[in-house]
Amino acid sequence: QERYDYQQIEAKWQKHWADHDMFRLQQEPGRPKYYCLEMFPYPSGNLHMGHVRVYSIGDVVARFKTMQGYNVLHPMGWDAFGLPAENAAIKHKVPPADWTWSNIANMRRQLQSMGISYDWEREVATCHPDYYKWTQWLFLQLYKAGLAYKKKANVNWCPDCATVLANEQVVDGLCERCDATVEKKALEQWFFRITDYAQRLLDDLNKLPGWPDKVKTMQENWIGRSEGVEADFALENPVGAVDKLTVYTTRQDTIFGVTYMVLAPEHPAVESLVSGNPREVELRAFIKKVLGQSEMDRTANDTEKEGVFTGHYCINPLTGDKVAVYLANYVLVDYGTGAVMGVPAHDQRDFEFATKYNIPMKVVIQPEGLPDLDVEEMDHAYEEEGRLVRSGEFDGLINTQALDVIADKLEREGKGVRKVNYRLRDWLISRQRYWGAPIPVIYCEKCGEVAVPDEQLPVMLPTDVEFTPSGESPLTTRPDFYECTCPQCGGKGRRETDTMDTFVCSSWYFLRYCTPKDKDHAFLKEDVDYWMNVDQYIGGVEHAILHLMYARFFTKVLYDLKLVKVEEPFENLLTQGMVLMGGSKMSKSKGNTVSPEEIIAKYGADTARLFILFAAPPERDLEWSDRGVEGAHRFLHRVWRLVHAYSEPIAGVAGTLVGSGDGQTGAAQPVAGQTDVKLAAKGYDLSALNNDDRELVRVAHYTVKKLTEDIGQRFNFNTAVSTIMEMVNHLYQYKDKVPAEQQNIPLVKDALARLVLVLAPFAPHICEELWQVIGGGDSVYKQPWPNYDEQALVRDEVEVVVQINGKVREKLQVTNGLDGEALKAKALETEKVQALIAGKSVVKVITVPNKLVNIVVK
Ligand code: ANZ
Ligand code: ZN
Repeated sequence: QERYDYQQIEAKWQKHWADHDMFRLQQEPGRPKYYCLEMFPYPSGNLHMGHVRVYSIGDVVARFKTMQGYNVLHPMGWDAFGLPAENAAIKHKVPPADWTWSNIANMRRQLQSMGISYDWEREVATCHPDYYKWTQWLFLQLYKAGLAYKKKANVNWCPDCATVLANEQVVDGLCERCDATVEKKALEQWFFRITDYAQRLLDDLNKLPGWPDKVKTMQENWIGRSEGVEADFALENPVGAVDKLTVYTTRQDTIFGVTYMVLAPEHPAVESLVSGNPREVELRAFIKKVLGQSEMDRTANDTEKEGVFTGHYCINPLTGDKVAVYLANYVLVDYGTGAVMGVPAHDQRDFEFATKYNIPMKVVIQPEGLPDLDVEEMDHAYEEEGRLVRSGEFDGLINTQALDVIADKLEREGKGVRKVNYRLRDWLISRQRYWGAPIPVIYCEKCGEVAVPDEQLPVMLPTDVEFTPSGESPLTTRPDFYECTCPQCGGKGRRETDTMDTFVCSSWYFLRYCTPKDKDHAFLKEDVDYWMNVDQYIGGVEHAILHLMYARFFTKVLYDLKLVKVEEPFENLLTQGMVLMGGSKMSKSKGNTVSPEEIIAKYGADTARLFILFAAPPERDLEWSDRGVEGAHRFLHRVWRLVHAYSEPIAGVAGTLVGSGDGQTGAAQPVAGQTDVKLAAKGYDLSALNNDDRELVRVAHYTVKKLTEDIGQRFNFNTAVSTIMEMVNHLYQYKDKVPAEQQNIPLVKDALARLVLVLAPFAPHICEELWQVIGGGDSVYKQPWPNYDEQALVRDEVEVVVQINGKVREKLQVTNGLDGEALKAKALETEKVQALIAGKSVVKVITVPNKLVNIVVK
């Protein structure tokens, strides 16, 4: 018998698939389409187990859908711009492009060694000029639609290196390279106006029933819609043009409880309030200190709330009370109005602040049925519901109802307006970095900001670069890059030297895959209209917020520009869990990784894939286990031996009996859900089969049904694999129990064919090989997914457990559906039960048809 030489087999079929363009996209008329997409990787150098997991999951889906007769788009590419390439350039003195392309070559080879069914003809890399040309073109579409604009924003600045740092390069406030204290510096930067789409991005989450709830919740929180009021507090003594401060509050019900007011130190009114102020020195020192804190630090719950009194007062619009104005670190300038009314009795943050600075508190919400709150005795804010007190005409209202009533009053009196706010900020897309798509804008002294004309795209990134030791972007030091002619007046122009955030590149790659090679368009409408949406998107939950939000935003913009006809890009989303080792995530930094390449060399790709799909449901974390890998490997050996044990007898049986029933192995048709009655039609009258054969047929059809549902409906790959394992066990039982001359070889052949077909999406190479052993002819992926016969699933006999006082004592084979009374009689008359209950009295008999009989005796 032939040995399972997985290395030889895997190499052989990978070559065969490549030579025969097996996974070249088919767009055959009359078939439904299926777009299966896994998030493309960053070409860091080597595949890790997380990649193996996500791409194995995608491949099962793609191969399954192919066999079900869909036109399947299953592409792969590279999210290839980004900072690590620059770091490698500085560290190893290799140009970022060289580093990136050689990583891509290596990772492509590794993916190919996994046998994933990609159409490599459609490969894209975001760092290729043929790709980023269109990223630039899309930038210009947004620019022309008024959705890209420039404004000043803070960046991390290292004064010693004289360079901008990415957030990842700031370690504990210090420059990763030289340990200097990182400062903030305001630079002109490019933004996309994603906030214009905040409401639609929120509303349309409802159109995504195929997304995990947790991801939708994360997006919802990120958008952070809130409804409140902007209320005006007049300044007691106006300074210059500043005569009032406007707060944003979602809790206007507490407005009678306001005892102070806080401004963000960056608030535009602050300069007027501070300059010439007797406390100017103290105030300026405070402002400087806060500006040095990061937004994260300022808003973290455990950060000390710090502030300083400005000496100014303003007037509460509803009470007329005088309210002291403070500056404080916990108020952010770019949320709401950058000014907050402080209600210490009902907001914990304000409570802490007021306690620290001895600011009075005033209770305005009284919990129902409890003793009155007393500010002297409170040790935290009362943030629950209650009735309003000390709130004038509103006393007695439930506070949640007062929200509307008080908003009405403020609006009526012209002291406030209702306002919806979003936490979502505009998307800062410019990076002061080299390895990214150059922003296609030219600055001209005469014409100002000028878009690069389409025919001048792409704005090429020079590749013969050298990084200065300070890490400054080569673009800023390359006159041959930035010196140019103004496209409008022909005068002297200067190119933008910022490049785009890599999230821009990945916000539209799923569209490029539809038309990957077109030189004249980002994508062709007819192709995108055919393939979009992505039917199944698979990737890590770490992208739940940014990437998915940006891709949704881009799709909506392109929809509005009438470039695509879908408003949402991803119909269904699967977020796979992490691969763990000893309970924590496998990662280089923890040194607990297992190399996919080594596993594949040692056990083969089929084993690696099978293990990873079997070890846990896809959304769950998966614990790596060497024993599990060995188990998967042994199982494939077992399948191998089983099929080979029958290779001679089945060779004499015509056809495979599967699907069409007459051995025809032609193209698949969309047949999901139909049942296969050909078996009976061929003359295998189910009722004429003996019990062993009947059970063999049942298991074979049951396995197909279970697999069809597990893969197609709920991605239960782990239970799918265990069902296949049970089928293999059953086939072994049949082989060992039924005397060879009595075995029904046509049925065995049919069962083996079904086995190989349903295992094929998981372990593709071995199944191709075994398909040939069975005599299937053409590639296993040219076969239709097998059907099943509902009638074959019905069991003639079922096993019923007999318990005595709750202990299992006997198992009975009984006719399927036998009723309780008959079941009871049958159980009581067996010899074993008779012996066990002899001399005792039967108190009660409980029966569950098809399952159990419990006899209670005394
Ligand atoms: C008074 C008040 C009383 C508030 C109370 C809360 C509880 P969301 O729901 O997230 O929109 N706030 C407003 N602008 C802020 C800023 N720039 N920086 C920090 N905090 C700010 O939160 C709105 C609430 O957050 C507002 O309602 C305001 O505090 C605060 F018992 O106003 B509230
Ligand atoms: Zn000009």
